[in-house]
Amino acid sequence: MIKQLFTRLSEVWPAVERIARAEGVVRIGASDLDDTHSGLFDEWIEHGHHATMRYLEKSASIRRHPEGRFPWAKSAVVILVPYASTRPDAPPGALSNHLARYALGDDYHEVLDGILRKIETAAAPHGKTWRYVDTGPLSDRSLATQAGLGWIAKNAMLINEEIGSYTFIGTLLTSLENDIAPDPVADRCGTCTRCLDACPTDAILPNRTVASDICISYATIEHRGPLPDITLAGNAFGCDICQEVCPWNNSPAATHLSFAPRDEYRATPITDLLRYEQSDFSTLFRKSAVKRARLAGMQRNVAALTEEESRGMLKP
Ligand code: B12
Repeated sequence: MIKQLFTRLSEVWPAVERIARAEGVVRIGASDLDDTHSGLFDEWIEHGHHATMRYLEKSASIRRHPEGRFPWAKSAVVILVPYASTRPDAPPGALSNHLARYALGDDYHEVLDGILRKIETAAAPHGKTWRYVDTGPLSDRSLATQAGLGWIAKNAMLINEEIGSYTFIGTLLTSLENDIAPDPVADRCGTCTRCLDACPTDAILPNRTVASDICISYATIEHRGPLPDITLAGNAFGCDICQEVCPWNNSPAATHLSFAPRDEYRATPITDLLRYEQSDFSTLFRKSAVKRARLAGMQRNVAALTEEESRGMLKP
């Protein structure tokens, strides 16, 4: 029997949606590859807002011309997967009080890649595919907003009107024609400026981008060497302040099972990390996004927090 080859995304869409839902995906859509706001990215790089994240500079030309790197790609299947929207109850000084929500469970790179791998089984027999989570040379947020999954908010986050911004974005490029019409999305930020007002370092820029060099998330996760001269406002890894104050995060989706906060982080006093060896660090943060900061980075962050606390600065 000759196997039928599809050429359009709509032909595989029922299967794609079915697999996605079964895997805990809460929103799914499709986008073309072009980023209609790639000029904003160029501007951001020109101003040095990427700080030491040079890989972003290197991929700028692919963002501008994705067809150069992916000549076969015609569409991107984009998924949203929710992580924990609240931190668990924990005693003062517990590690979990000082980790960004996205890092309380398993590493999202692996989890979303696993989900995309399953979705891929519906599309791959009909052409080429390429999965990526975060690490690709394209803007996940641009693809998600173009797929009708939300709008780009004043805090730069992709916000879905029904479930807010505590979601990861995963992307599957395919060689199938994109004939899935996106739902229309309105910008719902209105006159609200809560995120801009709450950011302790004024890292959020008026054009809905972030100055990484003064962003707490960047400093605690990506920056190597001595910390920039900014407050960490109680954060040891990542920062959620601009999301915590957002009214669109009042009715989040249920956390995907893989991102349920780990008990070990509630039970570990944050200052224990100062005495950790590499093997302790690798065990506690096995399959966790926190590994990105490395032991030296986490010890640097915890030491800075302890110092801030002794000067009476606030905890989250
Ligand atoms: C580098 C990076 C960072 C940097 C820089 C963040 C930033 N805002 O630029 C740092 C380390 C600071 C960081 C922090 C965080 N990050 Co980050 N990060 C990335 C990464 C790898 C690239 C982002 C990037 O290129 N930034 C440069 C800006 C200019 O580009 P952009 O954010 O893609 O924005 C585009 C859209 O806004 C687009 N656009 C499209 N339509 C429209 C419409 C309008 C009106 C406008 C203005 C713009 C616009 O234009 C921009 C340029 O193309 C992406 C993964 C990826 N490959 O996309 C994850 C990603 C953006 N991060 C993510 C997360 C979860 C976080 C944190 C919440 C983690 C934490 N708790 O600490 C914080 C949030 C900080 C914040 N408010 O943005 C998620 C965001 C999910 C979501 N719902 O939006 C992503 C998508 C990872 C993922 N796959 O899930 N991150």
